[in-house]
Amino acid sequence: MSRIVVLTGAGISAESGLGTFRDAGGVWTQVRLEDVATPEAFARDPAMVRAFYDARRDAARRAAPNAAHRALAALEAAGRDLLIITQNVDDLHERAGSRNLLHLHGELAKALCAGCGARWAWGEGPMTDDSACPECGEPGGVRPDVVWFGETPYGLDAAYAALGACETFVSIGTSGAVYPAGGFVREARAAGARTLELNLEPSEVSRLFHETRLGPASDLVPAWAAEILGV
Ligand code: BJW
Repeated sequence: MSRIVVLTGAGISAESGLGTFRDAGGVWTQVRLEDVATPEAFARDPAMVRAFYDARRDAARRAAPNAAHRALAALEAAGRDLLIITQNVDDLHERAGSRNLLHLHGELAKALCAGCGARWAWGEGPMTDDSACPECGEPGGVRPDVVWFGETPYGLDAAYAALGACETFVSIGTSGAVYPAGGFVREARAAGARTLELNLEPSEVSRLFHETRLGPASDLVPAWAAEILGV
């Protein structure tokens, strides 16, 4: 059975109402990434950074999976050997039913203690300076469990192992602007995989794919999944 690795980015959640980063009107056109997405920004102004992610967490909770998330979950449910490596910090893949999933850039629904490194599910409500870590008991260091610039992404060993053994690599809704994920297509090609990009527009790494299909993920992903299922 074909081993498939799917890399997803913000574009797959765009039609669920969650903003992308680098498109017109995207997150990084509204706020400087240096102000919210680095450990230095958190050290400078933890309240502002927490508030930014509290709002993102609320938006993600209100959003629902779309046809693209559901089509990937359906492939897994149909028994296909498929790993999703998502750069997204929302939980729309899980809520669509995907289980074989790796969150490279962390999860909005989790907290991380900047002091002791503990990670835990974050319930309702904002993170504050008074929030205490359940492991070390220290307040003040509770932050969203997301990977900021300069930090090491999660699950890289598993990601590279899967890329080195895959037969098909599909990249969905990502600009390829952020590394190491932007280099995954090279890893897959080195392993001999067929590589396919599904995106609204050509990405920064389109030239590296065997094939690029342009259009909204909610059209392209169900169509590709139907091809895989032979329906
Ligand atoms: C649609 C659509 C629709 C829209 N349908 N498609 C110089 C050179 C190379 C690298 C570096 C460098 N200087 C520094 C670095 C490393 C740095 C990096 O890559 N910087 C670049 C800016 C140059 N990377 C890091 O620091 C990473 N860590 C690291 O490298 O550690 C070292 C290490 C490596 C390896 C081993 C060991 C150690 C960490 C990166 C962390 C990224 N974090 C963020 C924020 C997370 C929290 C949050 O959400 O706020 O992750 S940044 C942001 O970008 C977020 C995303 O996951 C990530 C990728 O964005 P994505 O998903 O591609 O979104 P967009 O907006 O860019 O693109 C959307 C796409 O969708 C577009 O193409 C649209 O066309 C498309 N689209 N609608 C289909 N309906």
